[in-house]
Amino acid sequence: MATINVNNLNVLSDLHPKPVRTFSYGTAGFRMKAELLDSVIFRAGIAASLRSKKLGGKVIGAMITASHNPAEDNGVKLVDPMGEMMEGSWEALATQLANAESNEKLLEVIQRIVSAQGIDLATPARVAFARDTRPSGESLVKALNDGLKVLGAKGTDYGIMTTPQLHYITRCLNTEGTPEAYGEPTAEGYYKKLADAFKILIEGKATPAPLTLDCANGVGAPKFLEFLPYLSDTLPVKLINDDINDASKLNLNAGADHVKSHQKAPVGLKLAPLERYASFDGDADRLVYYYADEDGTFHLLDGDKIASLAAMYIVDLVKSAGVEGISVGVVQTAYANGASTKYLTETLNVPVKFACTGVKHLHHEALKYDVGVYFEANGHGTVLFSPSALKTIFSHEGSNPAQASAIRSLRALTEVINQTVGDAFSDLLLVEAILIQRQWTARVWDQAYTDLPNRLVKIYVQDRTIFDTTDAERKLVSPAGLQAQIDAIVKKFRDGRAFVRPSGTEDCTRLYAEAATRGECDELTYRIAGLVFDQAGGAGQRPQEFL
Ligand code: 16G
Ligand code: MG
Repeated sequence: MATINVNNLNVLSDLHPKPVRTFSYGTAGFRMKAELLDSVIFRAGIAASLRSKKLGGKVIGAMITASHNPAEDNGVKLVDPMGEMMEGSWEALATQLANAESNEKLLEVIQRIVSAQGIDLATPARVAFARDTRPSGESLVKALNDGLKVLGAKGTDYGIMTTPQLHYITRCLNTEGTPEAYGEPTAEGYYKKLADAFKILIEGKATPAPLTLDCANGVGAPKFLEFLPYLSDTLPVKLINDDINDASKLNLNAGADHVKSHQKAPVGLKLAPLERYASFDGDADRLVYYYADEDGTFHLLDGDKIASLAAMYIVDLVKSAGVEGISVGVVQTAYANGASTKYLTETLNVPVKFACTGVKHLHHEALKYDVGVYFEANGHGTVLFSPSALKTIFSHEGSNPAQASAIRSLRALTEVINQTVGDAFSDLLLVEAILIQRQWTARVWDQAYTDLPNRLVKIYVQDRTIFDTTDAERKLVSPAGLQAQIDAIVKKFRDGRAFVRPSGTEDCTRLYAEAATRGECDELTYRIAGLVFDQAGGAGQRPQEFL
């Protein structure tokens, strides 16, 4: 049995000293100010190596990004072999590695993991990694590489990529040469796979009006430019906020998170009536659409609208294809607009399940359907096809031309959709393909249902850990009694719904509220924000009324 080279560990670890601070692998991996991350990323390299050894040498992915956060932040997320987020129990192990206070303690944690997980250190380890456009990425890659050297893992640097591209690559590497082969493990392989499937989906249809695409001045910009030639003029796209040379612009008043939270166009964009716009976030795993109507009113087409469009289309295709026994379901979070849930369940007759915030929770639930559509309202989501659904789709030919064509589209759909994780490129092609097939404008798409007016606000409290939720975060179990008081207020508002949950990524609690009208929604939000502030140790200024 191989042993750990302690001298090697000490020398490498001394290059990446741990600051006095506690780290935690949260919903988005490790994420914070880049200047604090050196030791964290070094140790994430050790975590990835151990995970790979544990899984018999399968490739683990490591993505260095802080998504929609400002340019001075960075982070790292580890990816399991099939391209999914790393298994929950390993988040705690990665956290222990990050928090070991000395080289000796680090060695102890590694040894403890090796023995508890039954890891054979002689097993080779492989890690594929990439980073977004943040300037801090380059030096953090060095820290990661040093981390990989501790246990002799083989690292492959994929350079600058979007987060979903790295997830794709990880799955491809682990399935190469098997019946589940996912594709060529290169950016080119990814572009070709998506573009070829897209072209099948839009065959014979007119080219749409141009789409204006806000790239948040992030990695989506150079990568989408690289991708465009593969689409061979089938989709006219104009990029804006595509400046990655001035790092300070990253996510600044631009991108999917900004557009969704502020419900307005990104910086530098004046909306022309009824034209179609979309925004990526900083690492291109989120997508939202929007448009303005004739009088300039802003309309957001968020993750709920994308999920509803996708579900509508898939249900229709499955029916037209004449294939039996494929269940379609949707997974949402508590943030999903109530009108979307109503549309899905009552108009489309599609079952909807709720999961806790965070992609891994939704992903997990979606695996329970043959075709599981999952989206967070913030624009992160995808569609998963079960092995049995894939078998059905690829073994039927259809008994008439209409059925054959629907099956051909279903097959292309399984290829255009990145099934590892939410992917803004892939989701954009999905939306565009549906709009082109139907010859729909953004407004026609929007008319499926009307969102209930809603608000999402932060409430600062002294200690957010006193908040605990149940029922997919829709109800508080602590502080005791608070939920009953919230319920009593909500009851007074037409179509009222509200919930409070502690943030997994920021030191605050979040309140989401919706009601029949803007005025009622604002009143509801203000009253509950005040209640929580007063009853649960509010910090700073008491929430203000919306004026
Ligand atoms: C992370 C999650 C995102 C979630 C958000 C919630 C992933 C890849 N990202 O960004 O899905 O919506 O956290 O943040 O899972 P919060 O807990 O601060 O509200
Ligand atoms: Mg992101």
